[in-house]
Amino acid sequence: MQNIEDVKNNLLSQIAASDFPREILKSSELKKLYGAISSMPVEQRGIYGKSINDLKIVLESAVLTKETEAEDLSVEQIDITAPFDVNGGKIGLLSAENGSSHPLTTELENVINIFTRMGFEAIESRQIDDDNHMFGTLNFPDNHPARDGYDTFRTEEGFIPPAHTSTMQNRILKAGKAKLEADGQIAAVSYGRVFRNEDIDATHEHTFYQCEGVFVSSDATLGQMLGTLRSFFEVYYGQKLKIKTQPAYFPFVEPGLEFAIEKPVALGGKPGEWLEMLGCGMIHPNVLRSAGIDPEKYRGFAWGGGIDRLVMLKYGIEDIRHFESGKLAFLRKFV
Ligand code: FA5
Repeated sequence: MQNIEDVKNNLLSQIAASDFPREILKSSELKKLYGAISSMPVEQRGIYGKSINDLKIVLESAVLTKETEAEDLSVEQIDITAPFDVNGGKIGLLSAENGSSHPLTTELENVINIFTRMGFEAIESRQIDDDNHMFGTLNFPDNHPARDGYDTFRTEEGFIPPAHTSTMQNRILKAGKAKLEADGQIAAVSYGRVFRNEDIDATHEHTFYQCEGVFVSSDATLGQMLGTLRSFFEVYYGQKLKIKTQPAYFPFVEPGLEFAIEKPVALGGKPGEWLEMLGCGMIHPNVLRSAGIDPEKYRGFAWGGGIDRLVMLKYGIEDIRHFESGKLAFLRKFV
């Protein structure tokens, strides 16, 4: 029992001094104490086992306290109005570090570069919008259950932080109408942050990024769309890919599809393992009409996909929540 007390005091002081307190729970001293139970006379095991359990509880709570303190230090003590070099030390930045782009910013730039080289104009998506752009012009009937699928937040005034970049489609079509009539096509991507009031897990965030494409001409086809998407994914992942589609319902496209790629072996995939990457389809005539474009003369296709999941696959990131966590250990891997 004296031994348990000694181990406790020793480990508590190690926890207090450590930057990675949870590691201390793997200490060999602790393992020896657990191991000792089997060589003990049966009548002593009950009391000994209870002491070990009490010790575990004390250590676990010391680790939690220490971890919480560390989090508090990194969030509470910075003066956000102070220059970067004033805050750097306080949040654990090394003096040589000047900060770097967030991995989602870097990868969003990569994505936009690929599409602009293909001839698409890039337009940033809004972060606050209205019901008409989020739903109305996208052929969602009033009170239609498909609206519920987007788990939208609303402000008290009734504005919406958009749940998808499709909120930009009507503006892109209206602004492009003159160009369509003059040059024969609209080709644009919109990109930005979107918001959904949904349960968070390893693949679902409440705040994430999307990139959306819109193409209109007199003879646009699904085949052109699939070719465009295949080229994008092959350039982004730097290799040949297998693709497939399956039917999906989005009120603003007809037909609507889900587009999947076979997970590349180089990125840990097994043959036959498919990943859904985005939603897409031929733009619904009502969506063209709501922007004043005649669906008898013009046809279009559109797609929209998540940037976060694209980047997770590229780097083998197992949990989407790392992106918004602000954890330096994660961010440093992308410097
Ligand atoms: C849409 O948002 C449609 N606007 C896509 C679209 C555009 C279809 C144009 C047709 C034409 P969906 O809800 O399936 O569809 O989301 C598209 C992608 O966003 C998903 O494939 C996924 O990559 C990403 N996504 C959706 N919800 C989340 C989430 N909670 N966290 C992270 N990524 C998400």
